Amino acid sequence: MKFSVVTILPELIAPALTAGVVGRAREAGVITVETLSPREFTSDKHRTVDDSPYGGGPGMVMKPEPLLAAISQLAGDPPAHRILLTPGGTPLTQARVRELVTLPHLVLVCGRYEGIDERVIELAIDEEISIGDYVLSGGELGALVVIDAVSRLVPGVLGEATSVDDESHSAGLLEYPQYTRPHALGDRTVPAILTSGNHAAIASWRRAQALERTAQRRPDLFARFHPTAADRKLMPPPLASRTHLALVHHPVVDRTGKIVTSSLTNFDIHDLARSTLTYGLAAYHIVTPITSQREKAQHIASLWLEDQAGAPPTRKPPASGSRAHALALVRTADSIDTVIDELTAEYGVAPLVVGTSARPESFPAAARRSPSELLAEASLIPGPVLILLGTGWGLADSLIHSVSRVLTPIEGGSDWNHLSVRSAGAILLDRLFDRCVGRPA
Ligand code: 4HQ
Repeated sequence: MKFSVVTILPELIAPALTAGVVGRAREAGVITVETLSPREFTSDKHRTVDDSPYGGGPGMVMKPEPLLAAISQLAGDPPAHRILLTPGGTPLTQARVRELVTLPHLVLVCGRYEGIDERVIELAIDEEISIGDYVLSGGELGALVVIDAVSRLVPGVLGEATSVDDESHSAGLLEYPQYTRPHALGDRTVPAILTSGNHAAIASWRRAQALERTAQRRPDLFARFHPTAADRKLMPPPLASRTHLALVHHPVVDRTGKIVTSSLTNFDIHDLARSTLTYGLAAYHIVTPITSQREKAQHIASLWLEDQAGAPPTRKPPASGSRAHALALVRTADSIDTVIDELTAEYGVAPLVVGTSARPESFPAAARRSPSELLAEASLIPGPVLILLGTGWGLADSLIHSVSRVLTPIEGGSDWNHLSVRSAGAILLDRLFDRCVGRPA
């Protein structure tokens, strides 16, 4: 494979490619790297390659003619694939690296100063690549990154073919932790599983570590990752399937801030039950201390559930199940503490209790979470999550002690903010569990 680098600082390129894997590949002739400076295509005394920008402003711009001449000499005719390194390009990914290695010849164009004349891009660049969201003093380090990442995939460059195979197995995940001798480094010993001799167990442990690290450190990568059936067994169950919604009628505040018990509304029962089903939640709990209201809620829910063509009225109990029978999707309870006790019994571990509030200032700053922060955190712990939605004018501040997290409020950007609890609930579920944002239609 051939790499050609257009740069006014060729002395930055070759010395960086003499050692290690890439150095050996060059010595063996598996890859070749050549450089050419646009200065070779100037005719003035100072060999000028830059000029001031039209329209004014600071710094200098690379002149088009020497750059175009250097690119066409290196690219040949028909031209090889010509890449410009620029922070405005498409971020380089391993997926693109795997495609680039299939090309026989890459021309890497490095800008200096404030950049290059736009017409060079229009006339002589096939692809713009960025190596990351920071600003370098020139494209040379970017070109070296491309050469390094692509070269190690050229057949015969990496010693063991298995290194690359192993990478494709773990594509889209961060690496599992590695250990070597000594077994004890001070008081830090190597995880026992790695010295067990059980190769299947070691492979599972490594895979679980890679999955967990990716979920924790790179939620962006994890969201795009498609776990296999075997992966799913190593991961906590999907968050939605262990998330419970509670519609709280007490303790809530009225318009004056007084703690009250609100009354049940038909719409809230129906609409939040539909949201609960749509997003695949474990259950929807209607919480009121008034017995007749709980009976009314059960009655409405049972009528509604019987009417639902094809909709499952119940969900299977979680985990190994302390209860044999399936649990109702719509449930009632006399207090939040009762719901917490029920979930603790069902899952064998207390729920993570999440409050919602239009005024999260009354909750400790350390407890506040955006929906994506909550998602990242709760996805990693295997137990149930209980989200509290307040009716009336919202959950009473006295609940601070029962709540370990509070979600950032929904803000539409106007100065009037009075969403109905069922709208707020639906928006929240979509922020946590949507499957469509960022996906092609
Ligand atoms: N530069 N990824 C400015 C970069 C860069 C990056 C290259 C600095 C181009 C004109 N290149 N010059 N980030 O920062 O590729």
